[in-house]
Amino acid sequence: MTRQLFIGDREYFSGIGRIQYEGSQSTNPLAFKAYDASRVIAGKTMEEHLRFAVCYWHTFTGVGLDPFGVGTRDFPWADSGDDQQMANDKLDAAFEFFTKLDVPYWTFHDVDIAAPSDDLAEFEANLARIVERAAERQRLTGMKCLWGTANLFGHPRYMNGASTNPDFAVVARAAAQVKSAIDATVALGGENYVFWGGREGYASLLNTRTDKELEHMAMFLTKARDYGRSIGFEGTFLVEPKPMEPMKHQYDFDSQTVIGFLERHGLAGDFKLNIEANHATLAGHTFAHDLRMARDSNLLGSIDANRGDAQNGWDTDQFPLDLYDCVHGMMEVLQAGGFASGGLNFDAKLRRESTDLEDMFIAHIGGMDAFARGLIVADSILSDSRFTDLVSERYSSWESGEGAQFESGSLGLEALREIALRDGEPAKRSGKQELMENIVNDHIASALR
Ligand code: XLS
Ligand code: CA
Ligand code: CA
Repeated sequence: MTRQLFIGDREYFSGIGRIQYEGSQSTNPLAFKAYDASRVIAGKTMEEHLRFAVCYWHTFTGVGLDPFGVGTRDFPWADSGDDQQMANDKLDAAFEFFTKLDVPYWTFHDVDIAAPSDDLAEFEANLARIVERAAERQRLTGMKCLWGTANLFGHPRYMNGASTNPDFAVVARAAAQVKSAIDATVALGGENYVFWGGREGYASLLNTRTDKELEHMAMFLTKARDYGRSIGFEGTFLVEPKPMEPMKHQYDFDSQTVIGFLERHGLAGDFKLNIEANHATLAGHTFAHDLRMARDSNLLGSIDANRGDAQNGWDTDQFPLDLYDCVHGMMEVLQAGGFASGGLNFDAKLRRESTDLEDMFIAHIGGMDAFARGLIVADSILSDSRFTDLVSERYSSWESGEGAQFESGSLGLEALREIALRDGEPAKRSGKQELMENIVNDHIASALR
C-alpha cells in the first residue's frame, strides 16, 4: 500500500523523504546501501526475514540525559507544554519517522505513549485515548505493532521491584498497569507482549526473601498470561533477560536462567525470550550465545538489536553496527527457522553528542544495513558445505551405532567402560576453529561484493 509520509499539518522531519535503497556504491547518508526490502534471500524477502521495529522510548523520548547532565536534544514534538498535546504530537512525529524510514513495526512502553498521571484511572484513560489515535495512525500508514510493554521500573513506587516487590500493594499496582498495557497491545494488534524485569531482582541479599520474590514473579506472569489469553491475545509473551542494571542482580539473568524459570513454572510455550545483544554481553556472554541457548529450547522469540561497548561495563544501547555480531546473530536466527512473531527491534539510542534530528535516521539506517549484511553473509555461510560439513563431521559419531545407542539411553556406565576398554585411547580430532573463522571472513568479503 502507499504510505502517507506525515499526518496532519506539521512535518517534523522536513527535508527528509522516504529512505530508499540505493545500493552499495551510494554515498548518500540517508539511503540504504544493503537493506533492500524486496530482495529475496533464502526464499523470503529481507523485509520478511528482518521484521525491523523502531522503539518509541529511546527514539522519541530519549533526550540524551545521563547521570552527569541534562538532555542535549530538543524535540519539536515536546514543545507545547500540554501533556496530552505533547503525547499527540509525539505520536505524529513517531509515525512520520516510521513511515519515512519504511520499517514495518514499532514497539512501546505504556508510559512512552500516554500522557502521564499518577492516578491509576486517569492513566488508564490517557492510555486508551492515545491507543485509539495510534490505531488510527496504523490504519493510515500500514504500520504494525511488534510488541507493547509496561514500564514497571521508572516510577518511585517500583524502587523495590514490581512483581517481586516485598509489598503486596505495589504488586497489585503493577498488575493494574500490566493489565492496561496488555489491553493496549491487543487493541493495536501487537504480535508480542514483553516483560523486562528492570527492578525484579535485589540490591542486597540481607533484606531480601528471594524465595518469595521468585514465586511471586512466576504467579504474576501466569496471571498476566491468563488475562491476555482471556481477552483474545494470540501473540507471544516474551521475557527479556538482563543480569543487572538497574539492580545489582536481576532474576532474569540470561537466556539459560530464564529458560529454566519458564520451564519450572509451566510457562514455556506461551512465553519465549526477547534477547537483547547488550544484555547478553553484560551477562558475560556473546549475543549469539544467548540466541543459541534460546534456539536450542525453541524459545527464541524476538531480538532487541543493539550493542554495548567492549571497554564499558554498562548498558550503552548503541546502534548495532558490528558486522560480526550481526552475522553470528543472523546465523542463529536462520538456523532457528527465522522469526515467527518476533523481529529486530532497535532498542538503541543515539549518543548524547548526536543532536541533529537526521542522526535518528542515520543511526537506524546503519543498523538496518548492518543486519541486512548479516543476513546476506549468514545465508552464504550456511549454504557452504565446507562450513556445514565441518560441524556434521565433528558430531558424526552420534549418527549411528553405539553413539546413537548412548543418545537413546540404552548404554550405561558398565557398557561404556567395555567400549572404552575395547577401543583404547580415542584419536585426537581437531576442532578446526581457525578454519571456520577463516571461512566466515571469506564469506564476509565475497558475499558483500
Ligand atoms: C532496558 C530494557 C528495556 C526493555 C523494555 O534495559 O532493554 O528497554 O527492552 O522494557
Ligand atoms: Ca531491551
Ligand atoms: Ca539495554
